[in-house]
Amino acid sequence: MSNSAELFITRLPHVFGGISGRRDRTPFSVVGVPLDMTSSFRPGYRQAPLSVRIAAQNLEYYSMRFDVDVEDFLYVDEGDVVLPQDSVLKAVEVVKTVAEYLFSSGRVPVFIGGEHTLTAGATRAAADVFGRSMCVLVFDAHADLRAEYSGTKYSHACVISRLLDFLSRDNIYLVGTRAMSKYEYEKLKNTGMRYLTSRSIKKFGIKHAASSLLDYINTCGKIYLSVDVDVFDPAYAPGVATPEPDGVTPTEFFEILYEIINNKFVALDVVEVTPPYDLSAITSMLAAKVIIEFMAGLYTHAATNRI
Ligand SMILES: [Mn+2]
Repeated sequence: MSNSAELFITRLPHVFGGISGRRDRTPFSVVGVPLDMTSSFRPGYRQAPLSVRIAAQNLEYYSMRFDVDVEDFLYVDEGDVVLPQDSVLKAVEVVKTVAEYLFSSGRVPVFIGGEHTLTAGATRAAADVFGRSMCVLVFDAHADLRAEYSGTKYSHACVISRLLDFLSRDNIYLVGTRAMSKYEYEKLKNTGMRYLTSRSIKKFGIKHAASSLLDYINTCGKIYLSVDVDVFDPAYAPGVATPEPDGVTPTEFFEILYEIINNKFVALDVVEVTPPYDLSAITSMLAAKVIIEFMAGLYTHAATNRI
């Protein structure tokens, strides 16, 4: 990278999957964001970018689902964002600077968190670059709609409130929702934001979920996809900061992704993995798989220009 954003990136000896591609051959830029400041239960997010990079080394790059080989185009692993440690707000601003640079250079960033708070900076950059029709699709067990938590507005528990600071409710869709306080539920109802519970996905199935999401996606310009790994049932993703039972399965997630991904998607973040609680690296493996399938799916659609 070159320009001031370079000041905020450090290259690492470990790259995603042990291999990094050529900038002129791939739109994807993998960036680690080891933000680990506001966990209210189980910390350790700062270890996730490394852990997910190593997990990817042990997964196949050929996607049977999309019939495309990610090895044919790869991605550039840019390294990790160097974050100030004295203020979450400053850290979020640094993420925004890096994201803005990547978006304006035509890259498709794939952020490996780090806590969910990073989404507040990255999506603000996306909204600045892509305009008011940019939508954020958030897979998350939680509504994250608290005004503030543990004394900060920039807690991981408030990230959707921070998105509402600059986006309209119509630009946000929550998927896999199943955990919130009564205050957050009332706020969710009052704002009129769209959401799809994990219960609905189970009850009405993948096709129904995908068609609701596609109806929404048709109203959007560009789409930023944020995957809080706690959207998955803790049986599949135990290594997260705040596990919540009764979640979606990897198959449900990947099938929904298969149905909805198109060339409107401009970024992915995968957040909230906490390796110290990740027995057998099961959660890091799943996070790496989300990244590989996202790149496979988006590349297929970009290549065929199919919407
Ligand atoms: Mn969450």
